Amino acid sequence: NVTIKINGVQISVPAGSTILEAARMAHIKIPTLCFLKEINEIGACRMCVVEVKGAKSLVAACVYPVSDGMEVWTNTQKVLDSRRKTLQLILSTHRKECLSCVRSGNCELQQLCHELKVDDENKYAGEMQQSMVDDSAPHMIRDNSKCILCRRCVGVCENIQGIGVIGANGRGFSTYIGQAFDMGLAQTSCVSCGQCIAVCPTGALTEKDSTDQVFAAIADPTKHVFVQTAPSVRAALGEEFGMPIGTNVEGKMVAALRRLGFEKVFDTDFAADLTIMEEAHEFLDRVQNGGVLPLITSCSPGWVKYCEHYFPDMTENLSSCKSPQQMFGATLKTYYAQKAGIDPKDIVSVSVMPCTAKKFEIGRDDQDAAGVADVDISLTTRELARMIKRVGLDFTELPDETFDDPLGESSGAGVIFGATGGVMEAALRTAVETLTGESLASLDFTEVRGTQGIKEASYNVAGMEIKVAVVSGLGNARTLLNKVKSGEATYHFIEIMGCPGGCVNGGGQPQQPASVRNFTDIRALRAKALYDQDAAMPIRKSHENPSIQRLYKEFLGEPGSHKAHEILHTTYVK
Ligand code: HC1
Repeated sequence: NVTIKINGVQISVPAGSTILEAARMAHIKIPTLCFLKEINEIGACRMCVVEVKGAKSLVAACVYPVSDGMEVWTNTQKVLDSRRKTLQLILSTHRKECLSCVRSGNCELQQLCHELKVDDENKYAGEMQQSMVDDSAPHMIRDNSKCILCRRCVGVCENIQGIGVIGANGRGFSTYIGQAFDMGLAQTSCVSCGQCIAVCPTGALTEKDSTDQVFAAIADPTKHVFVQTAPSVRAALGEEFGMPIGTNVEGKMVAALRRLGFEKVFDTDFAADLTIMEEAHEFLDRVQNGGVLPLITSCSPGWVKYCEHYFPDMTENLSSCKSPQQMFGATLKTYYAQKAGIDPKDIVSVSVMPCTAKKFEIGRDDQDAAGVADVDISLTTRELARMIKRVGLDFTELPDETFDDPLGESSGAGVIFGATGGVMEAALRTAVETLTGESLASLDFTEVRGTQGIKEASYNVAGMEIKVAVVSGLGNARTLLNKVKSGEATYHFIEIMGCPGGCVNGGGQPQQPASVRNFTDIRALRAKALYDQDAAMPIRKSHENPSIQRLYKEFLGEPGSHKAHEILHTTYVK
């Protein structure tokens, strides 16, 4: 430890801490804009400047390490004036349409202006950047007139996802974030993960909003509008209404969806169980019959697209299973439509996902089991929150309600899909019991839990050693797959999720500000909500879900049947 003084108060902090971290330990918040821990540590925006005794100028607290005897001031007039000037300069070229901006109320720029009393927002008003909107991609819009050039989006795309399709173009006043050669985002190998949106402090990056389309469908008396909600949505939606991170709001979410006017409120977790039935069958089939191994999961559309772009020679390793979102839509428009006597053409199938790549996935080829799209509209968690706010539902006061039957029944295995390692654990629960024919003594495969980017485990099942790996974040996927390709590592089964931490940290989840993200593992808190729910559920294995058993008995036959393949499986492009 080293001893320093902050604002005259002595404190002992671990050596190697930055001033920002040390101040936090002393309960002093230093504002930041560009800094995001492990994602964007460039010390560029100068919001976090502080005075250090003996230093020639103000220093950036986010990257400046403490040393023994250091004296720091975080709140002098010089510091506050500098921060205010930085904000005034940012505002000089910022499109300040704050009233209607989708981020109004949770914009980090707005919040800082408020805290630092920047009430002269046009102080340096002058030439404005030309408005440049890129809406070429299926999932998002970039509006550079709201961009503050913090480069968090660039950092997450390059450093975490290892994709790097965006960067700073131009120089000086003309600098803007864009793609090489000014291509549209859709022309690049962007995989639609939306991590750039999740880290954007302002309204420069947003998902394509489909809320009006959903309201219009609900108001159309000729349509049957059904909704499914992904596992991770319940673990994060409450944050939009001021609830603590990691609050499971499943019951209130169902109540809200019903009050929004959906005909039935169903659960993607049901289809997660269905995915396990098909994927565990596929895994055992490949192991026993010499199929392509390792089998790699296919539920994360950002990962699937990444595989197609960057590892095309490994698309045969991908499970042929559609994602749970798509399996759900396919089951809704075939099995359920038949049972309910509804023409699939009259169904509007809506999903609520923590993910922006799901907006891309609904338009992929071969995702139309009933001859019409399996899923018509995919909303993010944030869009659902906006719908709830628009109709004036007092979310925190809603009663807890339960999903509709039969596509609302799920097991604990379906719930944990939303956390990295959850799909693997769910698959193991079913695959091991199928192989051994015996009930597992413990259902907790704790080796594959946790937020580490790459996890490995090995299990002895019926005398056979099964080696598995679990990866989240595409930079980590590249590292692992290169080892698999070189022969350095061998596995039978790999789970890959596009977003770091899995879907709980998806690009469509509520945006937490840097002041929270830099000091809290939001992925772990949200994941805990799912593992706690699983632990408390009466049915924790996909193959024991009664509604899944009935679906096979009444409609699909066996896992891996011809009919199951027609409806629930897909193909990939190289
Ligand atoms: Fe996911 Fe999945 S877990 S991909 O993260 O397999 O988005 O939550 O819905 O489809 O079930 C996302 C979450 C989600 C699918 C499932």
